[in-house]
Amino acid sequence: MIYPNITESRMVFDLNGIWDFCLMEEGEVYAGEKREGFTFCPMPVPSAFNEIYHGRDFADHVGNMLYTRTVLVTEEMLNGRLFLRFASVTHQAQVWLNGVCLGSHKGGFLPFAFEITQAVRVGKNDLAVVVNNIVDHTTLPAGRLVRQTFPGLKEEVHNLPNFDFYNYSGIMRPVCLYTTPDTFLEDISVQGKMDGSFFWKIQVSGMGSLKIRILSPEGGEVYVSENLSVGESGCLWGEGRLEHVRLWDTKHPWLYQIEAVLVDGNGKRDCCRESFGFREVHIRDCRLYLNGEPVYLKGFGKHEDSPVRGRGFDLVYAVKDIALLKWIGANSFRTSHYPYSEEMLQLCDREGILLIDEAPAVGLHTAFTATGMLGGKAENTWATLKTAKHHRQVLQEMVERDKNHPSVILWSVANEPASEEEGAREYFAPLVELVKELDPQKRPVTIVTYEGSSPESCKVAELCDVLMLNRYRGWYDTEGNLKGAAALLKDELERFHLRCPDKPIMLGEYGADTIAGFHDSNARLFSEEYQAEFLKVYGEVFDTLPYVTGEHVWNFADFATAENIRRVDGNKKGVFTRDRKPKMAAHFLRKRWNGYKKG
Ligand code: BDP
Repeated sequence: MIYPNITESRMVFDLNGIWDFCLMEEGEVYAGEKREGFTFCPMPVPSAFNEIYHGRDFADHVGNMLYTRTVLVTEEMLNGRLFLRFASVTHQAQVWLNGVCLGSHKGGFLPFAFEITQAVRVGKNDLAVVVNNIVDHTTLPAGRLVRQTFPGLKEEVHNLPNFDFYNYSGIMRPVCLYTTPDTFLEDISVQGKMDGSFFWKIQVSGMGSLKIRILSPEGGEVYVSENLSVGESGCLWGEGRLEHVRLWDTKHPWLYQIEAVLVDGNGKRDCCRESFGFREVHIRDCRLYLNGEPVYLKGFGKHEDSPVRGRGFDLVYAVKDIALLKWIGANSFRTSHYPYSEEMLQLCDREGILLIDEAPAVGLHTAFTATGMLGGKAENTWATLKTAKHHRQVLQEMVERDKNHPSVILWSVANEPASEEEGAREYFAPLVELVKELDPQKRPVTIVTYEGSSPESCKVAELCDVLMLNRYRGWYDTEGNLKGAAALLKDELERFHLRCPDKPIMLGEYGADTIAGFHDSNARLFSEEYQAEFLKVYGEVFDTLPYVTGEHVWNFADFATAENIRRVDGNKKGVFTRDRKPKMAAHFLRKRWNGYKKG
């Protein structure tokens, strides 16, 4: 998937701004009508709709909502083909143009586009999007829709997320129109290796002649290959090798560009560029290697989350967060629990941040208890959930979107599924295989598992290249007893190592809720002292175990969750507050991580 950039042959028109918005009643149908005289309110796009207006009914609305706007199209925009692209609509979108349904898309964190060359007209066009935010046993993330009745009241519908973050929704990331010539470049895949060799593959919507150039970080041409003919399959690949290549790494994230120019039978040109790096990721002897050097992952599980904006696209927080990662000495983070915006990945490429790119597959456990919302009733998860097909779709879309980013070093297929239950291996084996098959770079793959999935019960450990474990000893159990917690942690890590002696292990999550400004000289639960001590004790365990290849603290910053009695104004495990102020633990990590080298 090519990111919509303006090039010599393509125009991009921003459709962000204020759209008309209304919540829809349950059962209400939209069929492309104009809805004149209807009460709409202004809604910024992109954004999460939830916190823009006051009231619980508004914020916690379950079901459909309608977004509309007019789109003006000029004659020039229709010289070739025109596409309408949404970077993400959470969780489902049905798109209407001039009263005609263009199609729908399921999955709230990945882009989709419709060609509108025929459906659009010069002048004014009516665009409408019906957005649905329900999470249930067929969606990713997964949730549950419940109907409740109270004496004398009409039935209420609640959507219980099977995950610990607020279900922000709406048109969350940018919307645009982009043009292409009649025959156009559909996809560019590119991979650079440590020895300077590179491999590219281009998909074209028809036939033509292709010119490929590689541009150095300064923009100079370092490779060219031309008059390559693209036949009926529309697919062409090639390879080459550069001398004295500058590798992409965390200190010097050198970015090269591949430029593809297609000329079709009528002499029309299409031109696109994609950034990439020369770098390699390997796993050997329980360690993770970047360009042949062992790399220890220091960082966080994050969320796209900030006050008022919720999970809506926000470049200010994206850049700020990268700056804070650098300040604290982190080199990586996980895009928990869904693929982040394309712009965030571009920033990580540019700034040398390593990413674990995670599918939006969270809540795949019918007994999920972190929020206590599902009552912890163990059911047969893999017979109950109906997510397998959709899971394939999101993995496919994620790899297609993110495959060229040098920052992505590991794919996460899911977070905390019921990996201890019968059926887990059968569910995940084909998904892991799919990712390996789709990724031209064959990056390592993981499934992030939780405490209930022990070295003895986990059914997916052998499927993973890296064992990524979320552990809360000293918080959800053994609370307050850090010595006991450390002993349990070490013992469990050793048992996992015995089971998978060749696999690197990393902590995908560990942390403690901490109220900023709450202090206690005895380091009691919820105090800043406890959080700092907790992270220190975990760090001491990791330092003694050579196969522990990384530590991702949960969480980078405090974040919003659904309302429940285990959460006071959201999840407070942030090392930074929600508005990005450091807690004591941030200073501890800064000391630990800056200059840290695992022996
Ligand atoms: C784990 C989840 C994460 C939660 C965290 C917590 O992976 O999403 O926010 O625990 O409880 O279960 O804070």
